Amino acid sequence: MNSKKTNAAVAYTGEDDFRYETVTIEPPRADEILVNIKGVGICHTDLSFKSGAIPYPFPAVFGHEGSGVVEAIGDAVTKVKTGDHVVITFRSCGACELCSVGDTAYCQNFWPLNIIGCREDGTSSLSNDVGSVASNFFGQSSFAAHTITYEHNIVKIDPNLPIELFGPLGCSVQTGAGAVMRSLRARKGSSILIAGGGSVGLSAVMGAAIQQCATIIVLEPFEGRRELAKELGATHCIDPTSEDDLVSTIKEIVPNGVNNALDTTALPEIMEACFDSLGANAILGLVGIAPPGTPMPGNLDDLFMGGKGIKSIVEGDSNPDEFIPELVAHYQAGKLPIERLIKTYKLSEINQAIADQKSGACLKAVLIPDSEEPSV
Ligand code: CXF
Ligand code: ZN
Repeated sequence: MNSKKTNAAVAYTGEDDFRYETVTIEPPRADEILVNIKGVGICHTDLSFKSGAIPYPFPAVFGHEGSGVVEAIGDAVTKVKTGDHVVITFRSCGACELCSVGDTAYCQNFWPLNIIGCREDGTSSLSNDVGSVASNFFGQSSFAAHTITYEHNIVKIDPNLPIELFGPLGCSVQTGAGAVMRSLRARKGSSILIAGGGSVGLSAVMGAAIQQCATIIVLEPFEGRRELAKELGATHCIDPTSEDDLVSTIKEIVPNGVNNALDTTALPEIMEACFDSLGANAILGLVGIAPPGTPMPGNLDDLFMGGKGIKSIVEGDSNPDEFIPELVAHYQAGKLPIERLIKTYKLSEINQAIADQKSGACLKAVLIPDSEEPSV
């Protein structure tokens, strides 16, 4: 197989907008898989790297919530075959101490496999007329009509499902739902406070409903998101911007404090309110990426006296080979209606999609390569 032309949204240093352009993609090497992308979610992490705040090579193709159909496989690939429908998640090595016990989200090789913009040998699968284009973002770079990815990135799903909607299971949905279902292991009948009603927060709400939490409190300033949170299972929604004393308002609902809290905002005052709302023996999970130097919420004596804990959570502690099929089964049972979170755009409309996600006009933008037909 030869290199081929495909379309991608390419980020350039110092440019606010992505450029939609033609790039060349190499054929898959022995351990690689060529996927024809059908949909890809936009996650905040894509935009953090695009901003240049974290060192990364440019020009670059981002995108790490892809889904699509396997178009070709390398000689050493056995996990999938051509035509299989796959969700593409983060990349893990599968061999380190943490991967070998299923803690793949904490893979000891996470950074070089996901965040250096090239293969481990320094080459890139993507180029344009000028030269090399950084690829391999989260082992996928799926803001494109085709991508090269790896066995540990992919989870096969039922071909009868609307594949273009399932990319977010690979990051934001598994992060929110997994935080509640796996990291916090919220108990049936328990209470949980979820700060933030974006795609991660609302996935956490769906996860809490699946766990049959009795009290699900959501903090979210946008009214539309609070309404959707209620429809997805929240029992109480609070606009944090209209409260003078957020903790008292939460304690009116759960006088002894919540059994668990999850912050998706990384805002210091919100994390502090989450901490102060914890009941005895309760855990605060943190999934938002706080700027360097952000202080820890709470103080040590409050932590000790109540047996409380704070846990940072990556990708919902997901082991994707187990957890993504579990999430798909919940979708099929009507308990994880991801389509309620999603608005689709053409890949070439990426800049509008980002603007809408930032303004709150859309909760989770999913980009569909221009050659494909969106279903929602
Ligand atoms: C990322 C967040 C930063 C650490 C690696 C995983 N997850 C979602 O985008
Ligand atoms: Zn992400």
